[in-house]
Amino acid sequence: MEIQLWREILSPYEQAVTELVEKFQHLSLEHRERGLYSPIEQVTGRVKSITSILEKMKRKKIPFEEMEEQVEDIAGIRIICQFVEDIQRVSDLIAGRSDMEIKCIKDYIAHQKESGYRSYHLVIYYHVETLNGPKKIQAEIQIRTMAMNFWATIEHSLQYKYKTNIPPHVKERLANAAQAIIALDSEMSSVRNEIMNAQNSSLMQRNLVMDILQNIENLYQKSNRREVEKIQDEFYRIYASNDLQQLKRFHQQLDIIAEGYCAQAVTSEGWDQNL
Ligand code: 0O2
Repeated sequence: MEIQLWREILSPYEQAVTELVEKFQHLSLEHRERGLYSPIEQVTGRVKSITSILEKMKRKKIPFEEMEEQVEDIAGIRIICQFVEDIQRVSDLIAGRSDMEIKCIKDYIAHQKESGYRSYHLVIYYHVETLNGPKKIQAEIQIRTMAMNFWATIEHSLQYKYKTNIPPHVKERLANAAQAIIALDSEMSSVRNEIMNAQNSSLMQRNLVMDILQNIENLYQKSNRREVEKIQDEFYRIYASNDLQQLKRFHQQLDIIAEGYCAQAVTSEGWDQNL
């Protein structure tokens, strides 16, 4: 058998994990920047440990030549969502991307595992650019709610502790906890709209405040200090009133004032050049 250069084999997977985590984090940021609710709450990634790869190959009798095709989770990404409904939304976002090709879907939410495990897995093909040129690799994306993740994390650590022989009384407790997780997720889903609306308006308020402060700072460079102070005082008054509609109107008015100053600056620059 050819010598296995693990560092070389795993390097593209490390690159893929770094890139994919960044891409999903950016996707979440893009939502927030546009004042939209993000279905992605948290993203993490890891490259499977060599012992864990060998263990899986032994368990599934996978020959070395087929390792990269058959061990689908060498690169693993985990996306945590707030609500069960967000999982499908994330899956749709992935399906619509041109840089990720879905190989298969394992829906352990519709078909819960015997252990009680629930999660939505997508195996994707993804291209990384390496020193030796492009390489098409696989990555497993696990999408689950915070509650599902809580259960899976504890159950996974128990699997290590008991080396897969979890005692029956612990298994029973885990099964009960899995039922409680289903109830919790469904309870949270029933107030999803209210929670999303509250999150959206606080996100919108944050974006408006950032924009307003930036505009005030820009005006401070260009306009009369006393005038900007008055604008700032007015902003703090409206901010204290907790009235989002008033804040929106103030934001629009400030935009018009800022545009006016901008136009003035462009005109005077033009004049300067013509002179
Ligand atoms: P790691 O890296 O320690 O997480 P399998 O044959 O079930 O091992 P398969 O068919 O290759 O896995 O793919 P599947 O079912 O998508 O499982 C891959 C990963 O899903 C596992 O990785 C776990 O992270 C998670 N998973 C699957 N089943 C369970 C379960 O019953 N409990 C928990 N807690 N997690 C599960 P690994 O291989 O465990 O490695």
